[in-house]
Amino acid sequence: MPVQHQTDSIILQHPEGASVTLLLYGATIISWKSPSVDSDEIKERLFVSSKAFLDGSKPVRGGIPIVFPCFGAPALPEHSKLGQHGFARNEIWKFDSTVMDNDAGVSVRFVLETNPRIFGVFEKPFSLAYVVTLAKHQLSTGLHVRNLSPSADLDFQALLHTYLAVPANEVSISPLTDLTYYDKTEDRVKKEMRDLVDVKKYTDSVYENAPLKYDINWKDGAIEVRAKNFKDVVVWNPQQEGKNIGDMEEGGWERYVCVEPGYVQGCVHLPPNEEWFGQQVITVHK
Ligand code: TA6
Repeated sequence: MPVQHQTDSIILQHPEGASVTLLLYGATIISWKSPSVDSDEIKERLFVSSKAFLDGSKPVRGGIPIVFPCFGAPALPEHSKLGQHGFARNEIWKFDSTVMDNDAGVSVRFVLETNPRIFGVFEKPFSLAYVVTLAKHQLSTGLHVRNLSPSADLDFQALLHTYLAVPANEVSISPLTDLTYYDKTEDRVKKEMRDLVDVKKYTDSVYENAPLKYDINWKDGAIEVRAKNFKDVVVWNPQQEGKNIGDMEEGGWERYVCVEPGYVQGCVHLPPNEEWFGQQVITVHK
């Protein structure tokens, strides 16, 4: 069965060995396995901390949590009741439909509509849909945001907080040269001078108006992340600061880098009755 329904999760299976496990809690993808390009070895491509809570009591430390409608601490007055990174990553989403199921890939759609708990912190009429598509060497995740108000804009930020399972001290991320970024570790704006960005020291950088295509390379691997309408990208690895993160496994920071396409500098002003779509497509090249 290409789409298996479990009590709290959905599993996608591709005929050539790739798979995805998604928790309905947060529509959080907690596993993406894909064959290598040059062999049949199937590898886990996402990092999830062994101390992550997978029972719906806390956003998952790893995988791909969805950040909506604010990134980090809320900045807009109408977001003031929201917690860090908003509510999408800690609400239960509903499975909606299988969009595609053939030899090329399998694709499913999830939805999140408002409920009294969300309404208590965010009084805006909206709906979210999340489409996850699995191919042999590719995972694509697309977030659709619909403004259900007939008269008012919906202002939001959105981001896919992707934890790529890579050797953090070996990876380079490019091309980010010449971009303006906000360095959260120093609380100041900088210009990126490096052709190849690494995360050998504590890194928490929010790049603005980024090129929508990022190469993550290391000695034994290469992954490409493409983005659509997510104009910014965050690169995060806490290094030893990770010891202060309660649900981070010891040394976990050596086993991932977060490359997070998002719309987080400023916000999307979505007119009444309109829809916005942001997508990331991750491809294994080596
Ligand atoms: O996207 C980077 C970031 O905003 C960092 O500042 C870091 O705190 C990280 O997300 C994790 O946030 P979380 O709320 O999941 O602990």
